[in-house]
This record gives sequence, structure tokens and C-alpha cells, in this order.
Amino acid sequence: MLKTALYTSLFMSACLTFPAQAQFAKAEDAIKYRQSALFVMGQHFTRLAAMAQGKIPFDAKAAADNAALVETMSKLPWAGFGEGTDQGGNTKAKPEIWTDNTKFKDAAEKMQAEAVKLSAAAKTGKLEDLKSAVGTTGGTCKNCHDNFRNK
Ligand code: ASC
Repeated sequence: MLKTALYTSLFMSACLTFPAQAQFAKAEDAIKYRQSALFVMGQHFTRLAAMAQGKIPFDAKAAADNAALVETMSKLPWAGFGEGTDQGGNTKAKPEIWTDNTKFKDAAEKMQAEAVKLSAAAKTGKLEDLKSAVGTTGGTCKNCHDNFRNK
């Protein structure tokens, strides 16, 4: 009983000390999490890009499934960019993510908004809709990479 109370109070003071990281045990975990989410999103987006570019045949069902995954994955990386996660692991994150955080959040929100549109476009079953949405969504990926990721 006493032990539980002790651990509870230790845990709560840790949460107060590291609020932004509360959901990750350490910075390396947050970095691995955001990189993993972006990697999975990139894999599914690449399949859509391949269809849009005619590198693989257009398959409406596969397009809708991949786009739905891009939309879901687009929500995840951002929790991994908390304070104190600017260094660690093999991060390529630029300091501007934290020093110009409003701009970063804006870029992240634009990408998520385009991912929603991409998913809707993939459901129409028209290759032309997919092509156009892949172009605009890819632009929001590139924008973030250009401004917030080291080479
Ligand atoms: C991809 C992928 C990205 C984007 C970006 C678009 O397929 O993984 O991060 O496209 O390269 O410019």
C-alpha cells in the first residue's frame, strides 16, 4: 500500500517535471515513434504516388486502402515532437521545429488536411482525382522536409 503510494507520487512528480514527454519514457522513444509513423505513412504514400505516375497499375481498392492509411498515420507523428526531443537517436529534425513551432504546426496541419482530401479523392475511383491529390499532398510532405529536416 505504502509502496503503491510512493510509486504513484514519484510517477506524478515525473509527469509534472516532463509534461511534454509524459507519454514517452525517453526522448529516444519519442524520436523512434515519430520516425516510425512517418516511415509507415511514406510507404503507403509511395504506393499511391506509383499509381499516380503510372509505375504500377491503378487499382481503386488498393488506392482507397492506402490513402486511408496515410490519413490515419498523418495524425500520429506530432506527439513525438515534444520539448526535449530535439536531440537523441538519429534524428534529422532541425531546431526550427521548436524555435519556429507555430510554422511547424501550421505545416503539420496542412499535411493532415491534404491527407483527408487524398483519402476522399482515392474513394472516387478516378485516377485523375488521385493524381491531383497525390500532387498536393506530396507538396506538403516536401514543404516540411525542406524547412524542418536536415539532409
Ligand atoms: C513520398 C515520400 C515523401 C514524399 C515527398 C514528396 O513518397 O515518402 O516523404 O513523397 O518526397 O516530395
